[in-house]
Amino acid sequence: MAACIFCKIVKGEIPSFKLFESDKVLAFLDIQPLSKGHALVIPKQHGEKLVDIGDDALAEILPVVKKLAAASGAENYNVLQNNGRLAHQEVGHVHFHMIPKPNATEGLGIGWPMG
Ligand code: IU
Repeated sequence: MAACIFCKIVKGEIPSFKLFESDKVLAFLDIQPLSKGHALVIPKQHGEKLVDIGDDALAEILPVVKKLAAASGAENYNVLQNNGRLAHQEVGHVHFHMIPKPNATEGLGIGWPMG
């Protein structure tokens, strides 16, 4: 989708700090990290919500999230995926957050529901 910011990141039209890339999946650092190492994992193909993503891409995403969590070295981390504005989705291209929680003070202290 032409106007989608994450599609532009996929195409390299907007720079990002890439952490992983395959044919179907891209991982990069969040531009406004809630903590050091806050990463986003996205399907390269555009889809707004989880239900819009093919199972093949979806099946590749969680293992990448897992590797990033391990690589972060954090024993505590959040994996988050928001769908729709009421659920705090700000970017309309499916993305999984991996947010390390290295200590009690870093980051915004995500609780549930997010505030
Ligand atoms: P959300 O789940 O849609 O609320 O999260 C969107 C995330 O995308 C948020 O953490 C932003 O900091 C992040 N982001 C980004 O990494 N690069 C961008 O160009 C834009 C948003 I726009």
